[in-house]
Amino acid sequence: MDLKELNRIANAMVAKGKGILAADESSGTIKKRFDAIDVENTESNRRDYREFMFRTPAMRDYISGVILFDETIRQKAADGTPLVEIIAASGAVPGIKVDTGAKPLALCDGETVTEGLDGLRERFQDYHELGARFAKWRATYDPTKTSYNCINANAQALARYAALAQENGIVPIVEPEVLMDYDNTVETCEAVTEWVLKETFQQLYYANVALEGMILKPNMIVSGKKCAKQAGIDEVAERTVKVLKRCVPGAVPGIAFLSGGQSDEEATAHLNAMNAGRTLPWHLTFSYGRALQAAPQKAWGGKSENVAKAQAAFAHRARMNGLAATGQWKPELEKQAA
Ligand code: 5MM
Repeated sequence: MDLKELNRIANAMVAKGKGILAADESSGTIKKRFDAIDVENTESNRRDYREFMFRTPAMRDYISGVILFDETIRQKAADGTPLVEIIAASGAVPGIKVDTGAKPLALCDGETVTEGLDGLRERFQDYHELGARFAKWRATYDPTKTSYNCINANAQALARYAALAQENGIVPIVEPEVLMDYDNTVETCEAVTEWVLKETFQQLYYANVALEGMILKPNMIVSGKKCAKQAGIDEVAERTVKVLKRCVPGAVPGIAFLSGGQSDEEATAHLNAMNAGRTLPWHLTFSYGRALQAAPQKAWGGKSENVAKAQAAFAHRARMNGLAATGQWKPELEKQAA
């Protein structure tokens, strides 16, 4: 393992004012996104959609890395250029999602464990040849029922994945996501997130994972979407930073949040509130899927004549989040663009 190189890549992924585009929707998830804008889920539509994002000039200024799905890392643009080359030419690091999804955890009603470890060493070797320099594995937790068995099984899987990634010259993004889809309070989200992060770092230690060569991708501490009482922006920022300080060693180069179903502007405002006026041991940035892509998807609607408009929508969200990653975003900037 070349720790210096892993650390160099990890630092590039959390470079100041930049963040990660999570474009790793599996075929089923992208179908849901396309259904919402009435676009047929074909390979060429998926290619055209991702190609216009990767060719957006703002990639160069605000996007440090792109997480891809297996199909996309092998795909070529309409002119025959591999999509990975377009990403690398923008200065962003190409990455790959390697988990095969959350599956029911036996005898644990409704809880899941993320799978994908079988053959992973060989898959990493293949992905490295295809140009991937980082990877992602996501575990999900329902905060209304999380058991130690679920937290421990997922932490062990995350740690085994991260060790295999580093062995093969790939920076692991470790993504434990406490879901925000339920009716739990912000206090419950905080308690479960702290438990999950502590167990995850414990297992990373046992697995010999070098913290300097990884990125953490956590949820923010928010109220469940169906909870009557919603925490405000400052409360979310305070609670999230407090838990991260308790759980994440300073050796980790950066933390890149998922958006988890927050609105575009909420995800930006929360990130900004965490960065504004604080000196922290790690870079705090974004690794958003929905909060970067909802606006361009809507503007595109599957029509080539809308590509320029959709690229502008993507560039705007990338810029807003780039500013939030340095605590310089202001709500007025959203209005100016509208
Ligand atoms: C882009 O969406 C990824 C999920 O894809 P699958 O469900 O098809 O596997 C997801 O892992 C994503 O990378 C993270 O959850 C962050 O995305 P959000 O939308 O939460 O910011």
